[in-house]
Amino acid sequence: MHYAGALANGSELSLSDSATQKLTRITKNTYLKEKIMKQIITAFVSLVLITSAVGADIRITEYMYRGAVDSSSNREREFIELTNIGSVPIDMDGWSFDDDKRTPGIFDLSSFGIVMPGESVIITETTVERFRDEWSLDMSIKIIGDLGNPTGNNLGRADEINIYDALGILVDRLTYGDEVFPGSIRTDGASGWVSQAGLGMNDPYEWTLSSIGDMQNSWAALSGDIGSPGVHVIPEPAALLLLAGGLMVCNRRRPANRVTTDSKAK
Ligand SMILES: [Ca+2]
Ligand SMILES: [Ca+2]
Ligand SMILES: [Ca+2]
Repeated sequence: MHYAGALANGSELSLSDSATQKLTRITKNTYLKEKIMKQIITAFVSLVLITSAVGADIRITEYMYRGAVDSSSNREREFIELTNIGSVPIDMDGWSFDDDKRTPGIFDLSSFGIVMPGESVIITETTVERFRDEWSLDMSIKIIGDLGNPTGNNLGRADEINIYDALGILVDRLTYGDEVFPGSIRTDGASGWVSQAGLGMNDPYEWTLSSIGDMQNSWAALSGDIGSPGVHVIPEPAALLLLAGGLMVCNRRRPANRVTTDSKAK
């Protein structure tokens, strides 16, 4: 097949079969290149979305500095729960923890990997296997064990929790201690959990001692420790609850909307 086109002087240009095939190949190649470029740009944008979320929305949501007295006389079962309270996944590769020594990089949190919105992860002083057994947690909950071994940066009665991102920048901090902050909680045998207002605020007075069946649906571990490791319930803002209450009064004929906040917890 020949391809014909008009030239400026009125004569006609015709392309041979091989030239037409060449032109077709070039057109196809250009289309493929554009398609590949679009895919590369899409992948890059996704990467930027994950990367730009670093430091944004990981918060300390629960901690316990010492376990209850149990038959083993070993009370070193402390743990810290971190939750992604944002709306995008966060890659924790390169992130780290330290206590009141405040040294970024000292206890590596990289193996948490990408933490999804709403996901809670655990750091504990015990082994991963023992912690999972103690609290009957399924395999989907990410746990990093052996906190303080061999670095010694485990938690005491008055101490500090510091979470750093991959650049060593502080993401969240809690400085606590019932003696240093009179009237604040002492997480000895029961963990503490943070209120919504206290998320990321480093305010020990925004923390509540866990009790069985509380707002976090806390339960007792085999050792007797009380807490809710691996799940964090974010309360509805008070304004929404008031609004829901008002709507229920105005629409008595409709079935009342259930407040389902607690359903996120198991
Ligand atoms: Ca401890
Ligand atoms: Ca310490
Ligand atoms: Ca929890």
